[in-house]
Amino acid sequence: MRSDPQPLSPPAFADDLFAGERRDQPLDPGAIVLGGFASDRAQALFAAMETVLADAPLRHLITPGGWRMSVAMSNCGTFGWVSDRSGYRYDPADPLSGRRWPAMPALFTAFAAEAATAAGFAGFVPDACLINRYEPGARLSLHQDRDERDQSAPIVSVSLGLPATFLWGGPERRDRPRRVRLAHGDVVVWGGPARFAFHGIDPVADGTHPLTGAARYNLTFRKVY
Ligand code: MD6
Ligand code: FE
Repeated sequence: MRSDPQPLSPPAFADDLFAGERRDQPLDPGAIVLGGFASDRAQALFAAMETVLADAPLRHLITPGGWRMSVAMSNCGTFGWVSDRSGYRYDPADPLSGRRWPAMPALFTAFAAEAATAAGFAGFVPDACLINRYEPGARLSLHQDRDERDQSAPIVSVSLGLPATFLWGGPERRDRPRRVRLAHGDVVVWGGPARFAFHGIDPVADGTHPLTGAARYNLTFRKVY
């Protein structure tokens, strides 16, 4: 028996072509893209993130050099990453409210541990989650993540919404970065020999995503202490 032909309509969003598909891409020893690892929990992660943001809203931090960051940031967990004229630091309180950051949702903690394990870093227990929102045009210039006291733990990073081009450099700022496409549901994990690699995000292109609207969100889980 023959089934009816399916209508040939283009996908609502190009990433849907790969929805549910898992594809891993090692970057360097200690660093890997777990393609689509978060796809089946993206909506739940996004909903939990919105709960956090109701308590600790996104804001544009000022760099020590006096620039307003194009990425809007917030945090949950025991510590939150902040920047102001005095420098970068992890702070147990939200400078906007003076209160502790919202607790890390149980889903976040469990998800980060699962992704770390999939990348070969068993036993990861994050105590900080930085939330980044990139509206079209927002970018993050090449940097290292080195404000964490515990340098043995990896970092787990989840992309939600609009796609972006991730710049993956090396241990030196002058190392020419590779460009890696990150789509909704992709997870990057790095640690060990790759823990201090330079990395960044190219300006996010215009677009809208069914879950997040005109924005890319990134959750990065860290173990600070
Ligand atoms: C981002 N991520 O993907 C920016 N840092 O929006 C980061 O800067 C980052 O993804 C450390 C580890 C993973 C990351
Ligand atoms: Fe980073």
